[in-house]
Amino acid sequence: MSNLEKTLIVIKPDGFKKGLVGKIISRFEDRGFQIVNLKLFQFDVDSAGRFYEAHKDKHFFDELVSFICSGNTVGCIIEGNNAISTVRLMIGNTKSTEALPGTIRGDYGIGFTDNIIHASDSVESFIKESKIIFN
Ligand code: 3AN
Repeated sequence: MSNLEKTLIVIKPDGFKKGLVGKIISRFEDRGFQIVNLKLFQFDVDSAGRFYEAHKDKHFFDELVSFICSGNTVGCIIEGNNAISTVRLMIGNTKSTEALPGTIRGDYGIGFTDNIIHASDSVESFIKESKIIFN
């Protein structure tokens, strides 16, 4: 039985600077997901603060906001069967050095704050995050 879902990915400034946009989006298309919206943009401090609101009391919050605002990013809404959990598996562990080879972070990153890509972790996060990016 299929469970058609949408999720949001954001290719972070390090992924953009490394020229990984095409490779990353191809992985999702190769897997069978559809791209339903796509946007090149740069976060400002206000929208980044709202995007990462869940982390506002964490010690790394200021670093996280400053990093995500540091350059171009690409937001992309992806649709397909079990998109939320499958895309999370495809991006890999938050700490890139512990992300398995074959995942996006495991193949392209060694950072923690700078870990190439974000993906929504629930329907609620998808709705909130995609509103911030796509109004
Ligand atoms: P994920 O992006 O895997 O869902 P979250 O939501 O726990 O991870 O964290 C949001 C972002 O905050 C991560 N993508 C990462 O960039 C950053 N982050 C999380 N934990 C730390 C930490 N201990 N030190 C620095 N940055 C962190």
